[in-house]
Amino acid sequence: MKIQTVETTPFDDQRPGTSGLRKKVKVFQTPHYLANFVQSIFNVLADIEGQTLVVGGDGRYFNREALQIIVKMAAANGFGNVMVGLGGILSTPAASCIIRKYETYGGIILSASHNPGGPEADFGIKYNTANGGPAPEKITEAIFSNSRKITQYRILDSADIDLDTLGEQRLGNMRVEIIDSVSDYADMMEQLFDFDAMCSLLTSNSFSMRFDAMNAVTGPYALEILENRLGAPSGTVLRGEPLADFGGAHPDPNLVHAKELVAVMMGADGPDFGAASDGDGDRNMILGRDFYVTPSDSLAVLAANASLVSGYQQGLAGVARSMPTSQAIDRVAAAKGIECYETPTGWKFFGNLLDAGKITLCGEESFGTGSNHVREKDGLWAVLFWLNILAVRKQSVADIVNDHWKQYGRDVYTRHDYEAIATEGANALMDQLRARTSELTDQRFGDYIVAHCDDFSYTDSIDNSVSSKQGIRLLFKNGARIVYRLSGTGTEGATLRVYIEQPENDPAKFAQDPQQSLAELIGLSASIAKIKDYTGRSRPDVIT
Ligand code: VG1
Ligand code: CO
Repeated sequence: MKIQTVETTPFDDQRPGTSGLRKKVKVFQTPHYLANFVQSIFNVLADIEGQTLVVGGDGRYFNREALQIIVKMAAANGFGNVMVGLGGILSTPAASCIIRKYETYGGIILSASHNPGGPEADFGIKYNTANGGPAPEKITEAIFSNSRKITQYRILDSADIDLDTLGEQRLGNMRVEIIDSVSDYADMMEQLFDFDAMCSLLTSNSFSMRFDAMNAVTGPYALEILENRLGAPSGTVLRGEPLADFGGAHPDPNLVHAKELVAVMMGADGPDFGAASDGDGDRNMILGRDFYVTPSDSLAVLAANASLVSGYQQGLAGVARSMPTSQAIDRVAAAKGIECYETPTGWKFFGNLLDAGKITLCGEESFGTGSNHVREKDGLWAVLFWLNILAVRKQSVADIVNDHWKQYGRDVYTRHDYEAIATEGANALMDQLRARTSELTDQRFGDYIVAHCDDFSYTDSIDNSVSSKQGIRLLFKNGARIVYRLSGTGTEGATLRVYIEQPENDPAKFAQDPQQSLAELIGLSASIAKIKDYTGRSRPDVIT
């Protein structure tokens, strides 16, 4: 088998965003496009000779083709081993688990996460380092600059590997191992949670749950853990077979895109507990009977109840949330006397804090929750954490959250997304806000007085790296906040995200619909940023 050196020319649009490089499948199918990016990854890594690389993806359209290219390039670039998920599939948290468990050099994850799949839809690729987490900005920026000047890549001229048979194969001098990540991942969950108590709950006649895998990667993991190991009745896992186009659906676990599950849960006779995860299995949505738990509240509830869960009984070192995530977790941290860190959006910013042992739990408002067990957010882990709490507390999801609000107060919260708007208008909107930050400070809007307004900048407390322009924040004197930022995961135009939050300590108002409680602030969020003027939109596309 021969190593080919292929001449190529750079593409200028390979800068990784919030979570890797995401583009339309058609872009990734452009000759050399994927290979250029993969070679750029390999070029910035030191000492890859003889090392082990983990490769797998969420099974979406183009996953298998991309995988063959990457494995042949890994062989041509001197890796000694690659570990590949069976069928080319690894959920994002399972990839992180495998990288850590087998102490590999790093991994390449193929996923566009919650974005739709299929020939006309999205694909993505990202590099994770030896800690199992997404590469920090220092590395993603180096990959990007390499991609701007690349002239050639190396690839082995060989037949495809067999992705569907467990065990070893050879590719030139490299060993290829097809692994079953489901058992490694399930074993890890069994270490963290009280499976006996959860099994009793799931097999009792008085409890039922539904888990919607959304035709995405979590299906096999959920079936193994919930139905096989924990004994939940078959049919507990819905849409459990990973499909290359996610059945034509949008694999994003929120009230809009998981509407079938939401319909099952909403009603007096619904199941006790419902959950869903996204395309690559790192997100989660938590529902009770007729009750939706916002991701920010979910993180706070997990932190407040961690001592009930065996894997976390020793206490929490600290917690962290991304900047736009609600301050519910801050209240828990303050009550427990532990540190709460505020990071920019994107899981890569939690890595250093987790590695340094500063935090145990962390999360984002975008349906992402995780802990120090891996270095990615982990959808099924969050669902099992909730199940463990439910098994111990023997209360409903709604009662647990209501008790939580009574004890800590509530942060009423919503996110409004304006999707696929024109990039120019979106940039202009952000630019004018950025230019107005000092002018906005101290301004009064009805009952709301701006105490502070800035473009969030983060200095990592471990390596002192600085990430600026992470979102415009308006912090009001009464504790309310409005945050504006542009998405870094989209593939079409721009998406404006507006995060709106207000503390509420009056239990009489807890039951109100957040869109009503926040109506005045929502109106302000649109008028202050002149959203209609810059985007032509008078209402958001998705509300979570
Ligand atoms: C979104 C979320 C962010 C999350 C990222 C990746 O990014 O807001 O919190 O970390 O997706 O999640 P953005 O830049 O579009 O707002 V996933 O499940 O797509 O890997
Ligand atoms: Co995801």
